Amino acid sequence: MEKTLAIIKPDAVKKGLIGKIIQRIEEEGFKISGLKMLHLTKEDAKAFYIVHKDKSFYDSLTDFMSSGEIVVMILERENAISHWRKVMGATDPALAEPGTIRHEFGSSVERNAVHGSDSPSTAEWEISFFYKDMQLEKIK
Ligand code: IDP
Ligand code: MG
Repeated sequence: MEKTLAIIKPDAVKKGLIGKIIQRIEEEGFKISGLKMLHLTKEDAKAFYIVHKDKSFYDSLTDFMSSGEIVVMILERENAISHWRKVMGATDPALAEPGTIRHEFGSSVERNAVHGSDSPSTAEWEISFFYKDMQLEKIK
């Protein structure tokens, strides 16, 4: 089974949407094989989004991602990476298809409720960012 990393972002946690988003994840046939709530520091957020370090939105994005609690999950399913991205919808909620999580719950291109890995190598890097070796052993 393929694995991907999903995050419920601070905007969605503050709006009380953890339950609804996890229900959708389970309805989509994902197995949740890791789950934790964290409050990232600005430095953590900068490290996680290092790939975007040269983008104009990097500083604002990392302020937002360190502004409150997040829920970090490892999701498993056939085609987990592409399926989760389909369920999330386009990055900009205004462009996301009806029925996607970002269409329903996102409020701006930055505050778009959820994160998902975009490729197998990114998924592996992002999972190991949040789940170090010892914890990974426990969820295998
Ligand atoms: P993705 O989350 O759909 O993979 P990315 O391009 O990887 O989109 O961007 C990472 C995150 O950065 C987005 O989810 C969103 O929170 C934020 N972001 C992306 N583009 C913009 C922008 O143009 N303005 C503000 N924030 C942005
Ligand atoms: Mg991305």
